[in-house]
Amino acid sequence: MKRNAKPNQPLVEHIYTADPSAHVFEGKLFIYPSHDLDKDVPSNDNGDQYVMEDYHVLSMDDIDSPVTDHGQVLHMKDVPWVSQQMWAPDAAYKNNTYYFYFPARDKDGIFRIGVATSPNPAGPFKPEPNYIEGSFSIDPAVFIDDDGKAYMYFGGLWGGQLEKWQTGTFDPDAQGPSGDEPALGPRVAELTNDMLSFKEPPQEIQIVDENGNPITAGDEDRRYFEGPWLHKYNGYYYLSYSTGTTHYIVYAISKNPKGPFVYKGRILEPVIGWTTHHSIVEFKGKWYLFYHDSSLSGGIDNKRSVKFTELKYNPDGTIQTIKPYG
Ligand code: FUB
Repeated sequence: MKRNAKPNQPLVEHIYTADPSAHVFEGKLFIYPSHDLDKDVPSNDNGDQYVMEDYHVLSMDDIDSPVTDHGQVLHMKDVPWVSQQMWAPDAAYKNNTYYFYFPARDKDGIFRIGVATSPNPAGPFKPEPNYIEGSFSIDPAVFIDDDGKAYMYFGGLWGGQLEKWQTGTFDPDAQGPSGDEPALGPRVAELTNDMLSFKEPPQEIQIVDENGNPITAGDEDRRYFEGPWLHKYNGYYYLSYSTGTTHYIVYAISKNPKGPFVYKGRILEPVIGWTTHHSIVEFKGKWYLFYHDSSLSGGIDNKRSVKFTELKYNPDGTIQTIKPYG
């Protein structure tokens, strides 16, 4: 028998899951995670240990209901352009269709972002034959604004290859900026109405401090690393992300979906395991942070488990920092 979901416990234990993108569809919570394989692969800075090949979808009728695993909804072998590493996905609903966005390496080893569709939020998803033209790097997060415009946020350093796109084309030897230079920002592109293409070339998002100065590459407690998420609260756009090397989930806010975003603070202190990745969703009048850690596997970087906890705002709109282990 399936057990009920509980805060700060793995949502499921029969498979390893990571990088949760949570959404409310059809009145239920749907979680679109990566599927970590139960394989022992040595860790390196390129993320070669994250050898994922397929995706499952999870859902919950309520925040304390049993969790349903809808099984495999997309496999690498069904996507003609993919060679390996199906990393952090996201999903969106528009045009009576569910869109599933996923990064993976193409046949040249370059990360691109693909899209697959389904009439059902639980999939299975049918992939488009090629990746989204003009896409690169990893960790797509799709946000649909109140006016119906859809934006994709994406990008990740190191194994996510964002450093290699600074000139607009892929340079395998490119390095990131030095410590006192502005950090690389995530990218944003508005999507076309059919949700299958970029309407415009992706642009870099600026993240600045309270004085309007760009966060620098050496400011590893605050600079963007990977895993963007965008949500709206009280008329402000909240861009949250992982700081990678310092293992925080932090956020910055703006009045404009494309920024610039002003850094505000920490959402989640470091979890067990190297990566930290999250999403934020409102469900039945409360806000939740979905995140992952490697506690179930005893700390193995590439064997992670998705969890959730309640997220609380202060009256001034700032977010209360969460300590994952109390
Ligand atoms: O799961 C593979 C990669 O690890 C994701 O794309 C990153 O965000 C990090 O969680």
